[in-house]
Amino acid sequence: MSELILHHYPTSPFAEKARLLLGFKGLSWRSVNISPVMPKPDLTSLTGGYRKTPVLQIGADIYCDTALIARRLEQEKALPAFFPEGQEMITATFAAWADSVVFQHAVSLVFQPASVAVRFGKLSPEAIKGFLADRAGLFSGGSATRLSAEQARHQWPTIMARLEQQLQREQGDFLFGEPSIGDFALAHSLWFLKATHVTSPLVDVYPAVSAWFGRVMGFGHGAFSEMTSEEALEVARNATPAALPDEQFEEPNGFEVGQQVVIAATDYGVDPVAGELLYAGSEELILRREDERAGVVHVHFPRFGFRIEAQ
Ligand SMILES: N[C@@H](CCC(=O)N[C@@H](CS)C(=O)NCC(=O)O)C(=O)O
Repeated sequence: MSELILHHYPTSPFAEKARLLLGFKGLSWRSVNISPVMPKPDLTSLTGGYRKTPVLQIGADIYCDTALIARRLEQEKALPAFFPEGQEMITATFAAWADSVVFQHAVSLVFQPASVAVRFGKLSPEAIKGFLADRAGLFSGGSATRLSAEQARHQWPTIMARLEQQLQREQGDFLFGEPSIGDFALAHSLWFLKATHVTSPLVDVYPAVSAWFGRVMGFGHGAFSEMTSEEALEVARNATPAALPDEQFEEPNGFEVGQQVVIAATDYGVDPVAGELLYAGSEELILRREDERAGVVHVHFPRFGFRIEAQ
């Protein structure tokens, strides 16, 4: 059986989400440390150009975006569930909102000058400049726009007051009663804010939220051991991609299996990945591509938030 390999770096909030997903399921995994900025030649040999963090690799199957990574981990181990029965729609939809709207607020709050000075205090001015230039590139060409710090500060109390109120109720251990993907999708943005004393009060002044945050973090990261990116490429080269799902799905825009296409995120990090469309289901798109270093790989994307274009 192929190992779960997470390509990530320690300070990434979405990587923290993925680590907690693995911890919640009690899974063992291998950890490949990647660069927080471009270029990422070993990662993009696997993905074909997708650069966001994290990426999950299982043999020669590469899963982009934590929304799809969660679904793949649910297949790996059904229980405890991220999408509890009867709450599939509400938990997935809430998670998508938290991953975009709440994360956007957190990014804006973390990148305020007073916070940047502390968070990046140990980096040289050149390194900070390089990082900010990389992030400007990340946001070019997509639909996402940066929320101003002023608007983020203005709206943050609304998000937190609603959350505090909901978590104060009885049976308020988790957002939807039992733990779900909603908890993890919200927690990683708060984790991002809690990283320095400048932004942590934005979370810490809410007692019910703080107690809930502690419960979510308490799931931990599961058991993992390090692997190099060269070893991960070798795993891909020596593996055969998994059999395709058998869902029958009518592709609404007429794309056909076997067609050469590009797939790209629509919000930010919109680098296109070219390949042969193998599968287009209601939740997932799969591309086949051949790479000099990774061999034949199947790259998986969520349908939602990604686009297909004929080549
Ligand atoms: N929708 C993506 C968002 C991932 C994301 O925005 N990751 C950030 C790090 S937290 C990123 O890719 N930053 C640029 C980079 O790491 O190169 C997901 O759920 O995985």
